[in-house]
Amino acid sequence: MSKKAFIFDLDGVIVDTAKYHYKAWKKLANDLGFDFTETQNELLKGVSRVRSLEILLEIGNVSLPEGEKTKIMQDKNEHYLQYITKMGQEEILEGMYKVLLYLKKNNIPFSLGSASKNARLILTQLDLIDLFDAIVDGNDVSKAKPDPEVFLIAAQKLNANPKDCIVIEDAIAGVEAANIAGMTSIGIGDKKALNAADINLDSTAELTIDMIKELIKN
Ligand code: B16
Ligand code: MG
Repeated sequence: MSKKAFIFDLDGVIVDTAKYHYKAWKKLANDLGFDFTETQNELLKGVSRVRSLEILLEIGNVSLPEGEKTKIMQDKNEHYLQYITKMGQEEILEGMYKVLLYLKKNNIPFSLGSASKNARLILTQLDLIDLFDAIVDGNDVSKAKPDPEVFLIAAQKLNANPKDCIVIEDAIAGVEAANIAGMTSIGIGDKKALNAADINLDSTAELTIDMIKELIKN
């Protein structure tokens, strides 16, 4: 039996930053003269910043020159960072701190595998950054999920075989990326939307230590 390794997505798995992304994208949409709903925000989960802006502009039926897009993405990020810099450990999603500590104590390697370019800052805010054996985020990849690049780099950094990696994801594109990488995928959230996952859980609270023990055994 070869050694298992875990790869965690960030937004929607370790912390709910989607609500802050939403506030910042909504302000941008409103400034451009259209509304942006929470339902529409679902489309941005797990998607890169550039792709998020494209989707938002499609929703508002707005087209902008490239230079302007860069500028408003910077503005959006600055607004988003105002929320992020106020975050603390109390925002870690239910059960996740316990899971990370269990893995650490038992010498089971784990990495972050996130699309966010702010991932290191967020993990620092949550006081989790030193727990991770590796961090792969939006700054380290050239292709966004569902491309498996982010997870394959994470496996490499952990010295793990992709087939021994277990990915925890909340986004359809993330589950797809894990499957393409040949890893075990655990989907957190809507079972219908994430039906491609090997294992489905309603929330992070269901990712128990007993389940982790089972996953390590198999
Ligand atoms: P940033 P994840 C993703 O994080 C978010 O789900 C997605 O909504 C966001 O657009 C993306 O990060 C990029 O974030 O603007 O901080 O670089 O789920 O892959 O951890
Ligand atoms: Mg996510």
